[in-house]
Amino acid sequence: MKILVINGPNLNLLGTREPEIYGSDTLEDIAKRCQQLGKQRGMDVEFRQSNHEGTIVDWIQEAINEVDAIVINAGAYTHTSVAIHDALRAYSGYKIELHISNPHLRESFRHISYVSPTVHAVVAGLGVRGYDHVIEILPDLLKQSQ
Ligand code: CA2
Repeated sequence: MKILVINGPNLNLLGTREPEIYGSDTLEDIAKRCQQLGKQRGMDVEFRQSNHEGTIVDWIQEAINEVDAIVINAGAYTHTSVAIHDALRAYSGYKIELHISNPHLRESFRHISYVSPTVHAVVAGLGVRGYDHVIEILPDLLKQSQ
């Protein structure tokens, strides 16, 4: 079972700024936990981050027929990117949109998601632990979706 976790722009800054919104864990801390939790459940978790929209589109395209599920925190591209929306529509595996904060409690420009209409599930507002919970529940979700 292969899982691809994609993180968008500025998420490489986690743990360095805005801890009141995003907590104090670094992206590397989160990646290590996800990989360990995945391993315990027989899943190979690939954890990536890019600040570039086209790179994220490439990763989603490369995942077609290769990866069982994509977990995506597209960061600010969530609210702007038709290109990521289209790429996600082309990927027919299981998809989860994830946000550390709850964008609906924040500025109105964060209330629109171009990712949400393309995914099976949305997780938001659980802090960085949202990543752990998603990895833990994915084996059940994948079984149910088959
Ligand atoms: O809550 C989330 O996970 C977001 O996807 C985070 C994005 C934001 O644009 C979305 O509306 C919600 C921003 C990620 C930026 O992360 C930073 C972390 C530390 C310091 C500065 C930015």
